[in-house]
Amino acid sequence: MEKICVMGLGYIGLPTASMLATHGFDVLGVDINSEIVKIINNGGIHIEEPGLHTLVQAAIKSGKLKAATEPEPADIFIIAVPTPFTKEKKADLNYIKLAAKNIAPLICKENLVILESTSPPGTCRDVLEPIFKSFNLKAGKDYYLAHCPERVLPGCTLKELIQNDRIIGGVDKQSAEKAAQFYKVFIEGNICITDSTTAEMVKLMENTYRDVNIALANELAKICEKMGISAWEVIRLANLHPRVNLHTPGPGVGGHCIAVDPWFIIEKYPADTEIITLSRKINDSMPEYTITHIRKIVGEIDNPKIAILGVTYKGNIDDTRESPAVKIIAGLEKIGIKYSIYDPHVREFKYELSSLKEAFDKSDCAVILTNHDEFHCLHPAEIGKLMRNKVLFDTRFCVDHTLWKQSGFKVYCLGVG
Ligand code: SAJ
Repeated sequence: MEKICVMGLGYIGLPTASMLATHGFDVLGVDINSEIVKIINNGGIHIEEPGLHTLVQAAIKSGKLKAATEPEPADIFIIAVPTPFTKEKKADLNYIKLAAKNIAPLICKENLVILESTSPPGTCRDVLEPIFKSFNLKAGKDYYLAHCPERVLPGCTLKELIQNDRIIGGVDKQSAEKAAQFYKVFIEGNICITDSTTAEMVKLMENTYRDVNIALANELAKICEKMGISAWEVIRLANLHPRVNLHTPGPGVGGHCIAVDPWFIIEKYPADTEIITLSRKINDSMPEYTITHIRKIVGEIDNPKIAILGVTYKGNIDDTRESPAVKIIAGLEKIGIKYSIYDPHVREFKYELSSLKEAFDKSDCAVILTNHDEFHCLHPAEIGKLMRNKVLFDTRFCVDHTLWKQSGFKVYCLGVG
């Protein structure tokens, strides 16, 4: 079995490294953060993902997975580091460049380098190849280079890592074929070969499609509120059509992928990306739109207190990156509305977190920002007893409104007029 070096032990790198180790590969997981390395070597995890802890424990116990802060020679190098975006909304490729420079001196003939990190179209060809070239390495001759974008849905990572189809984009034919051979060992989905720039664009377009679709749903929500109907009902019924798949509205699009990736296309061709740019604008306007609603709902109440339920960017995960909740809380602070926050999945957050009881205590409005399963089982009759005013604002259409109304709650929902 080949030796694999996985650069970056985050949301993609750690599940990938552990999965490869449990498939019999010798894996070295590399992360610049020594704390993370220590946690993983002790069989622990630093991120929440269903099934991941068990997988990491098995991988470490088998001796097939080890973590370190520095890479070592290997047959295959997988780059799975973050690609954040700058204040100017441009891709920050520094982590990718650093990973490439760290592995370049270790690369030997026949080695394969795979970029899994999401990157602007052209990154393999215009950024990675020149870095390796500066170390006298020529792709297709001295080593192989391919982009194989990760496509897993946080919350379903372990299943999707194996079952999803994979797109393999080589900088040349041999590189693509060499990467395809590797993925065939553990991928149950189809393997589709293309060039590296097409693969980069495929990945970005998948997330951009979703962003544009969500923007459409958010626009629909605004219209339906004005018309006194429910966008959720419109979407449910429209989606019965065999060729319609409208997404759902919400308080904003968060996470490190959908809220970020469209910018990687916009930065390349700003004049030709009108729909993509407008969709980003619409989705980015949703936190402010949510604040305006909250303001109206508690407008009559003297010195109101809001109970915020959920701060992660979506349900049943612990990730708060680019979460609309962060913008909403900052906005509430700015206009001087008091709040307390409850999120059963988050341990550390920019703002103070409270227990469920503390969050509801003497509050005037419960605002659901994240669709965590835990919120579906809340008992409105019990919760109502803790609150000063029984008001619910559900931005995700995720709890039983009839039940809440029966318990004396006034219920508002985003997208419902
Ligand atoms: N959201 C809505 N309405 C919807 C769907 C999502 O408002 O109908 C919001 C969510 O609440 C969240 C944000 O959009 O704030 C993004 O959530 P998501 O579940 O759509 O996507 P991510 O960012 O968790 O994962 C996406 C996935 N991409 C696609 O489904 C095309 C995943 O497969 C990718 O691997 C991942 O991005 C990534 O890493 O790029």
